[in-house]
Amino acid sequence: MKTLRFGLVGTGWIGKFHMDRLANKISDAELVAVYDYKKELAEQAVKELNVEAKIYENDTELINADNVDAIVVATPGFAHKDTVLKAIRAGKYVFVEKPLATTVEDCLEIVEAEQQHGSKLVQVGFMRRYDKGYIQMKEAIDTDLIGEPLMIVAAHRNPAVDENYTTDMAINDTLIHEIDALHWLVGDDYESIQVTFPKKSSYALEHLKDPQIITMTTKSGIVMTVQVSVNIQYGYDIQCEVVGEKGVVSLPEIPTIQYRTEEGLGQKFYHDFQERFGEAFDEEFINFVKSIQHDGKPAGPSAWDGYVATTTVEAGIKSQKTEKTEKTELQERPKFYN
Ligand code: ISE
Repeated sequence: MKTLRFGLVGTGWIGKFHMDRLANKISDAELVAVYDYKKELAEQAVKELNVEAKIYENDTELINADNVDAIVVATPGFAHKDTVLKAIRAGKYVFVEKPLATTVEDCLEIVEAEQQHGSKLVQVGFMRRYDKGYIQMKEAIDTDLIGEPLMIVAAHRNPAVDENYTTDMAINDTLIHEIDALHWLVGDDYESIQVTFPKKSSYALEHLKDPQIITMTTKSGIVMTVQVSVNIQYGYDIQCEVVGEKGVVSLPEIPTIQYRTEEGLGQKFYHDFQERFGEAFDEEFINFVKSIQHDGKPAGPSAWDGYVATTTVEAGIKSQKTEKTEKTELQERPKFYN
């Protein structure tokens, strides 16, 4: 099997998280090139992680390097589009962290460019599709264990956020994972989204509306409610229950230790998503490499899935302002993405 040689763009914390994975954890993957617009960050990352990757002066040269087969885009969301488009135009595979791009137009430009290239090159970093719990839930739904899904009740809780976290990020940075995972679970597309704001947590900074309740309705009428709380204090907690016509399936509780003390019976929480979804992050890269080796194209969340997510995010952010139900207005899925 041919080893896939990676060039990574953006060596901030998520970039470094993936550098380590590519250099040390994923078989048949090699990290050969990195670029960050702040060169000293790239130098630091290479040194810290002790990897032998060439540091480039810009993303174009990295993308066009003969020994680079696939690009990882780990820059901030607003910078994704340009690098992804350059990679597609150079015919290179691309693994892009979520979001695919920050506007619907930019996502459509990517979708268009990929179709023009003629075969799939892009995978978006929606790692929940590789979490064992979600995979088992999907299998249960697909094999009719619970009958037709009717509704989903979910929660996405972060212990705390810093002062840079703004109200819209509850949708474009946090809920975006449920936006992708929940419609994938039930194999349906969104029709509308509505955001409501319950009583504010006293732990939330002045500028931030937290928590938020998001209701998404699919084309077939499945109603999904997701509580997003980003100052829940106690841990990183992801809940998901799908209610069907003849049964209910839910995400397993986390595999952490139980303890018995004089306080009673307890269980440790994870404190961040790197820990909670660590294996899923590895699995998405393993799958990216394997599917390219076997079929010449990535099999994971596609550029179209990225477009669906950003369209739903835009409608969600609109609803934060109007506090009304907003339509998601998705275009028809091209055959290329079936
Ligand atoms: C972060 O970017 C994530 O991807 C996490 O899964 C989410 O819980 C967090 O709120 C985001 O900031």
